[in-house]
Parts: sequence; structure tokens; C-alpha cells
Amino acid sequence: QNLPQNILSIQSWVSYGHVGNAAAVFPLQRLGFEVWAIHTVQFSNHTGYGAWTGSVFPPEQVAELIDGMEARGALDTCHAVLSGYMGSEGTVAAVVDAVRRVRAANPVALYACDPVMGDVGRGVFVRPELPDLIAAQAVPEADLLTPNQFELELLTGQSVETLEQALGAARSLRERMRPGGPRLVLVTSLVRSGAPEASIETLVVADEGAWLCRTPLLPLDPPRNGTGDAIAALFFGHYLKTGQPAQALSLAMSALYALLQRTHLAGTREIQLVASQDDFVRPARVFETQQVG
Ligand code: PXL
Repeated sequence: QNLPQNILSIQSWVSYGHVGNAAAVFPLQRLGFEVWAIHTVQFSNHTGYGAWTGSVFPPEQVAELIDGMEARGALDTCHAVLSGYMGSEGTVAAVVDAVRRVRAANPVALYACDPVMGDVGRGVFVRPELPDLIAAQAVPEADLLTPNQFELELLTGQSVETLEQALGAARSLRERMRPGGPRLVLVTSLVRSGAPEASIETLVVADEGAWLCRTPLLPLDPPRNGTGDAIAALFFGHYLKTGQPAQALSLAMSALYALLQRTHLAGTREIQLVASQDDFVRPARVFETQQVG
């Protein structure tokens, strides 16, 4: 039987545009996964616009929706959990509880956590209590973490300016992740000394080794909200399909480059997620990886 794998994705929802689940669900479906989405908020649009309507759902709703899925016997066939931006303390606890319940039903399920906390230049943009909570509660359950360079520094307390420092910090983070899992760390938006001009790099550190993928830097003005959410979904999806961190990195970053280039050419504020769908599966231009550890 060739049934698709099922991924539980707990993130924000926006009606207009693409962040959170609205940036992650479709790429995962296009890669062939069934996605069980739990929305932590429902907003008209992403917060990058400065104004929005809609509401934040109470964190207890996550457990309630898990209860309903459990009653259908669904959790036994949940292969993976993906979480993104967590707006409140309650959401972290609710996500971690959901991961534990999924694992109780299916011990081989993998958990990918995008530890959204902040960014270079902007600093911490989540509630100040969130970084410590994510570090204490979500990291020890995670099989895959996708920090950007700033979040890697925040999670490890180490400064990251060179490739060696990025590798060292990622390796120390791996030791705090779920024992027995693949313990993958994907470092996004890496800008380090010695890298070629006008490029941006993504680094994956795994048991098997470490690989870097370099893509041309595209203009980041206006900021492309949802890019990080799409990277986490694309990398996790390709990793679940191939089991190969280096191949997943190449496919995910090639897909992401196509997405950002199309968005740049279209001149839209929102990422061109639907128009880029074929690139998610077979990117037009493939960026190879280089082994660095
Ligand atoms: O991309 C992360 C994200 C998640 N959820 C909401 C957002 C954003 C980014 O703008 O606005 C509601």
C-alpha cells in the first residue's frame, strides 16, 4: 500500500497571503503529504503589514483538536509534527503536549520545530519569555530545528561569524535535541565571513555530516514574510521523502530560490507560493550542496 505520509502542522493561519500554515500546508501537499492543520490564530493577513483583523485561538484549542483526531484513531498514523511561530507561552506547552501525544500513539513520529524568535537587525520579536521556553521545552523534543543565524546564537549563547562557529554552535544544539532521533539542525540566512559577495547560505548539520548550500542573494525589500515557514516545510518534506539531509537541503533551497525569484519578478509583497508549485517538486535550477563537515 502506498498511502501518503501524514503531517500535523500547528501554525498561524492568514486568509490573505502566505505565512504560517498558509505558507507550509500547500508546499507539503504538493510534495504528496496529507497535512492535518491546526491553526493557532486566524488573521486577515500577516503582521508585517502593521495592521490586521481576526483572532488568536486559545491554546487549549490545540489539545481539543488533538482529542478529536485521537477519537478518530488518527494519531497512530501521524508520521510527523511541524510547528512554527508560537505566539504565547500557552502555545509552546500545547505544541509540546501534542508532540508527546502523537509519539505515544506512534513512537517513530518525527518533530520539526522552527524556533521562531527573531532575526538579525530586528532582534527578538516574540514575547520575551518565549526563547527560554522554546529552549527548555521544545528543543529537547525536536528531531529537526530550523534556526536562522540569530536564533542559533540566541539558543546556544555562542556568537556565529564564521563557518567553524556555525558548525560548533549547531553541534552543541544537536546535543540538546531528542536522543535517538536524527537531530538535524538547519541554519538559515547564514551570512558569515569568507562567503562570496551577494550570496546567502543554508547549512545542515546531521549525524552523517554537514553540508552548505549557497544561493544568490535576492533583494529583501520589501521583506518576504513567510519565507522561513516555507523553508521549514520544504526541507522537512524533502527530508521525510528522501531520508538524506544533503539532498533535502539542495531540493529545498532550489525550490526556495525559484519561489523568491518569481516573487521578485512579480513585484508582489506576498510570496508566489502557488505559481511556484512545480519547482517544489522539481526545481528548474538546482543548487548543489558542498560537504563542510
Ligand atoms: O512568518 C511567521 C509568521 C507567523 N504568523 C504570523 C505572522 C508571521 C510573519 O509575519 O504574521 C501571524
